[in-house]
Amino acid sequence: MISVCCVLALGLFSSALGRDRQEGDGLSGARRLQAERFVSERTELWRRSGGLNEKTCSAPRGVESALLNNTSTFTFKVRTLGSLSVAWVGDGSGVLLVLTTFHVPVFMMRVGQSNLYRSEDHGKTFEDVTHLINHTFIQTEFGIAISPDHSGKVILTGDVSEIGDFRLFRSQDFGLSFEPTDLPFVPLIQLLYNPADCNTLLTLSITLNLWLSEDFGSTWRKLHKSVCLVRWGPKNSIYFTTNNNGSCNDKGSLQLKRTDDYGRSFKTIATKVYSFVLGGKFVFASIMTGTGTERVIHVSVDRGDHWNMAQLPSVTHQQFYSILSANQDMIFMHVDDPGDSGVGAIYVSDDRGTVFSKSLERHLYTTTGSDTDFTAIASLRGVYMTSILTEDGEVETVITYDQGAKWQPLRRPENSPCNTETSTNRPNRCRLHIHASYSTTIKMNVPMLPLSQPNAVGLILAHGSVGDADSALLPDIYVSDDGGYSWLRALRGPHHYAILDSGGLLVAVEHTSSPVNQIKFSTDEGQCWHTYNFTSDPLHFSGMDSEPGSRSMNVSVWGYRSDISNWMVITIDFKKLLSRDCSEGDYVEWLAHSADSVNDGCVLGYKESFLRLRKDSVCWKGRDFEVTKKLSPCPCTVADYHCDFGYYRPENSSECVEQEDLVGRALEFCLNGTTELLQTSGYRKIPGNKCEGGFHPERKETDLRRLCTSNALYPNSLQTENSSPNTAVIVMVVIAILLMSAVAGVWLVKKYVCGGRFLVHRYSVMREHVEANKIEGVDDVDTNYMETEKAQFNEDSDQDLLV
Ligand SMILES: *[C@@H]1O[C@H](CO)[C@@H](O)[C@H](O)[C@H]1NC(C)=O
Ligand SMILES: *[C@@H]1O[C@H](CO)[C@@H](O)[C@H](O)[C@H]1NC(C)=O
Ligand SMILES: *[C@@H]1O[C@H](CO)[C@@H](O)[C@H](O)[C@H]1NC(C)=O
Ligand SMILES: *[C@@H]1O[C@H](CO)[C@@H](O)[C@H](O)[C@H]1NC(C)=O
Ligand SMILES: *[C@@H]1O[C@H](CO)[C@@H](O)[C@H](O)[C@H]1NC(C)=O
Ligand SMILES: *[C@@H]1O[C@H](CO)[C@@H](O)[C@H](O)[C@H]1NC(C)=O
Ligand SMILES: *[C@@H]1O[C@H](CO)[C@@H](O)[C@H](O)[C@H]1NC(C)=O
Ligand SMILES: CC(=O)N[C@H]1CO[C@H](CO)[C@@H](O)[C@@H]1O
Repeated sequence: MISVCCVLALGLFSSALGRDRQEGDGLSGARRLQAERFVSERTELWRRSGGLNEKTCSAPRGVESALLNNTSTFTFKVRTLGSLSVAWVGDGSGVLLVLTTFHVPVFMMRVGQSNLYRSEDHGKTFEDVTHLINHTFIQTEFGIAISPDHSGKVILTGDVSEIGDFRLFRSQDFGLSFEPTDLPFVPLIQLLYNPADCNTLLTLSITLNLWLSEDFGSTWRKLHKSVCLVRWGPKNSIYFTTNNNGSCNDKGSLQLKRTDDYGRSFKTIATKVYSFVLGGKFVFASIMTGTGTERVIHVSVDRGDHWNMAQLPSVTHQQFYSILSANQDMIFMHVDDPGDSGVGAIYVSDDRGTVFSKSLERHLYTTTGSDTDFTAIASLRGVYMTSILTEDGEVETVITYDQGAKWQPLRRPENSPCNTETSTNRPNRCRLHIHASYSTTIKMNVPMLPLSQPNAVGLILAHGSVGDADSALLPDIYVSDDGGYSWLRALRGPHHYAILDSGGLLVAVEHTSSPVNQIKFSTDEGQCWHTYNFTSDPLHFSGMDSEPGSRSMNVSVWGYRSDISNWMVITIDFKKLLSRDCSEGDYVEWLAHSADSVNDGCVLGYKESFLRLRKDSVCWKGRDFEVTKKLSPCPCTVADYHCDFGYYRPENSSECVEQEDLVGRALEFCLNGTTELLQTSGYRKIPGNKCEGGFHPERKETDLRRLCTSNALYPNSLQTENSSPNTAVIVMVVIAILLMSAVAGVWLVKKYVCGGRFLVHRYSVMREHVEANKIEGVDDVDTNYMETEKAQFNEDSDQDLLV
C-alpha cells in the first residue's frame, strides 16, 4: 500500500518559517569544515569513471534548453499555514491530489479548513477543487485513503464536529467527483481497504467499536465492541484483538479473533494475547505464559487454527519482540536482550516459522525510539542491511547477501578514504557505514532512509560515512550498483533523492536550510552527476516527489518562497533530456551476486542474470520496462544453509558451531503437542532455497511420541506424559520421513518446471512492530507518513551534529 498511497506530509509551515539565521550559519560552518576535509582527496581518481570527480564526467549537451521549456511551476494561491499532503491516484494515471490543511487547536476542539487540488498531468498544473468537499476540515492524520487496487477510489475523512459529525467524501473516479456520506461514529484510525476487495472497508471508532462497510463506505455495520487492533488477512478475513472488559491497556489479557464472513461469525483463535502480527503466510501472536510476566511468540501457518510456540527466548514486560521482515518462506525476528541495552539478537526461522536459529548478535534496536536500521534491499534478492552495536559502543553497518545466513561489514568505497580523526586508532576497521532510522532518531542530518526499487536492479542509494563507526559528521550519499557489494561516494553532504525511469535516471536535491534552485541528476547509476537550475528564484525546499513505482520521468520539487509563504511545486519532465528510446544494444547481461568470488553468483540455490542498461547509454527505458532475468540452478554448498537450532556462525566463519550453553544437551523442541528430537550436524537449509545436489548434511527430526506443551494457549488440555518409543513407532517415523521427502522432491521440481513461485520470486515484505504500546493506526500508510515527518523533524538538527 505504501507505493500506492504515497501520502507525504510536507513540512509544517510554522516550524519551517521559524527557523532562524543562526542555524543556517551553523550549517554553512559545518559545510566549510567538510570542504576542507576533502581537499586532499581531489587527486584520487575512481577507476570506473567520474564519481565525485566531475572532470571525467561530461555533461550531456543542452541540458538547460532541453529542460527549461519542460519545467512547470504551480503556486497554490491559498495562503495556508499548515500541512500539505500529496497522494497519487491509480497507477500511471498521472492523477495527483493535494490537500492543504490549516487548523488551530481551540481548547479540546480543533477548528480548521482544507483545500483540495487535483492534477491530471503528473503535477504540472492543478485545479482547485475545494468546492467538491465544501471546504470541510480534513484531518491530516486520516490523510487521503487511496484504494490499493489502482481503481481510482479515494476517501477523505472530513471533520464536521461543530455539528457533531464526521463525514466521508468518497470518489470512485480518480477524484473527479466526491459523494458526501455522514459517518454514524467518530473514527479513530484511517480507513482500511480490504486488499482483496476495495469496496469493503474497516475502521475503529473512538469508542473502540469495529465498523465495516461492504458498499464503499455508503452504509456501515458495527461488527464488534472493545476492539484494540484490527488487520485485514488473506481471503477477506479480519483479525482483531479484543478485551471483553473494555480496556486495551490490559495487554496480555486480550483475545485474538478471526472472522471469515465479514463478522457474521467469529472464531477465537488465541487467548492471553499481548499483540499480534500478520506477515507472509504466518500469523504471530505474543502470548502470556504461566505466571503472566513472561510471554512467548506463537506462530500459525494455517491462519490461526493451530499454533506452535516459536523456539525463541521468552521475554519479560521490559523486553520486546519485533518482526523485522517476513516473506512466504521465512521471517526475521528481533528478540530484545534483557536490560535496557538497546541491542538484541536477530533470529531466522524455518519454513514453519517455529524453529529459529540465531543469525546476528548485538543487533541495534533501541527501546526508547523503537528504531532499527534493518532494511530489506528491494533491488537484489537475499540482501538485508542493519546495524550492530559493538562491545566498545560503536554503531557498525553489516549486510547479508543470503537472507541472514552470514553477515559482514560493508566494504570501503574506493573513492572514499577514511577520515583520519576516527580511524587512526584502528586503521584496519575503516569501513562504510550506512545511516538509516537510528541515525534519524539521534537527529543526525539524514533526510532520507536507504532507497532501492525492484525494477532498478542492484541499485541502492543511501546516506553513509566512512570510518570505524557511524561518525557524527555530515554524511554523504553513497551508491551501490551491485546490491551492496561495492559502493561509490556519489554526492557530498545530505540530499533528498529519487529513482526515476526504473533506475535509468537518478535525481537529488541538496538538504540544506537555505533556499535551493538546483536539482542534480545522473544517467549512469550515480557515477556522474549534473546539475540543472530549475528556477532563478530559489525556494525553501519541503520535499521531492514522483509517481510511486519509479517509472516516471517527472519529478516535483515542493516548497515555498519566503516572501509569499504560499506552497509551490516545480515539476521537471526529464523526458526531453533522455529523448532516445533504449534499444537492445543499450543493455548488457549482468550476473547478480557475482561480486562475491566465493559463491559464483549462487544465492539461495540459483543464479540470476539480468539485462541492465549500459552505464554510458543515455536513453529512456520507458514506462513499460520489465526486468528481464534468466535463472539457473546451483549445487548446494554450506552457504545454502542457516545454522540449525542450537548452532551459530562465529564472525568471519562459514562453519556452524554448537552454542556453548547447549553442548551435549539433546536438542528437543515441541511441535504439534509432541516432543521432537533434532539430530543435526548444525545446518538447516535456508527456507526457499532451490539448490540441487552438492553439500547435504545429515538432519533428522524424530517424533519422540512424548506429549508436550506446544503452545500456552490452552494449557489445561494437555498433560505431560512420558512413553518410550517402540520399534514399530520408529519404523513408522522413518517411513513417514521418507514419504515426506519424496513428496517434497516432487513439489520442488514441479515448482521449478512449471514456473510457479520460483520464477516470479517476490517478497511481500512486512515491517512493523509485533508490539506497540498504543493502538496503532494504519501502519502501511502511517509508516510512510511518519518517516517523512521524522525527516522533517530532522531538518533543523544541524546544530546537533558536532555533539
Ligand atoms: C521554449 O518556449 C519558448 C516560448 O514558450 C520558445 O520561444 C522557445 O523557442 C522554446 N525553446 C525551445 C528550445 O524549444
Ligand atoms: C457547505 O458548508 C456550509 C457551512 O459550512 C453549509 O451551510 C452548506 O450547506 C454546505 N454545502 C453542502 C453542499 O454541503
Ligand atoms: C472481566 O471482568 C470480570 C469481572 O468484572 C472478571 O471476572 C474477569 O476476569 C474480567 N476478564 C478479563 C479478561 O479481564
Ligand atoms: C545555478 O545556480 C547557482 C546557484 O544556486 C549559480 O551559482 C549558478 O551560476 C547557476 N548556474 C547557471 C547556469 O545559471
Ligand atoms: C510526464 O508527465 C506528462 C504529462 O505532463 C506525461 O504525459 C508523461 O507520460 C509523464 N512521463 C512519464 C515517464 O511518466
Ligand atoms: C574478521 O575478519 C576481519 C578482516 O578480514 C578481521 O579484521 C576481524 O578481526 C575478523 N574477526 C574475527 C573475530 O576473527
Ligand atoms: C502440525 O499440525 C498441522 C495442523 O494440523 C499440520 O498441518 C502439520 O503438518 C503438523 N506438523 C507436523 C510436523 O506434524
Ligand atoms: C512535456 C513537455 O512539456 N514537453 C515540451 C518540452 O519542451 C519542448 C520545447 O522545448 C516542447 O515542444 C515540449 O512539448
